[in-house]
Amino acid sequence: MRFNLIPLLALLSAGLLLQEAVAVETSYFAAPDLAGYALHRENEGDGDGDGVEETHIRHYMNPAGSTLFSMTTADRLWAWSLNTPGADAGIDSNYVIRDSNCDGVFDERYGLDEDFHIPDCLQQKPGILRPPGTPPVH
Ligand SMILES: [Ca+2]
Ligand SMILES: [Ca+2]
Repeated sequence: MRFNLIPLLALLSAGLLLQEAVAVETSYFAAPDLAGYALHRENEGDGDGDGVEETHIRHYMNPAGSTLFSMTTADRLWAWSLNTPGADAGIDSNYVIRDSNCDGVFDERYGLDEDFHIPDCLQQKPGILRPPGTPPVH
């Protein structure tokens, strides 16, 4: 699973959403059911490539070996990733879902080999000093 800033961000910023150009589905996706999963470990990650680890990642596992990751920035959970063992499982059990606009609805789904990145609404703007607790800059 790669976790990178991609040119899609620039396209979105320009108001040019070329859905055919990227392998992402847009719809409403439900957060995965955590029943049977246990928290395995937690770490910090860099979701926008600026070298600052702004994203808290929780790793969950179930007895069958499936893994779930949640990604949280500034107290907002913006992505889930599910990885199910078995090569033929398909995207319904191997995916990343992302809340692209911080409205609490997961509206994009990616395959595990696709690039995805922290939503614009949670980007930390470099060079701006913000006190703790300040809402993310839009
Ligand atoms: Ca970062
Ligand atoms: Ca959304």
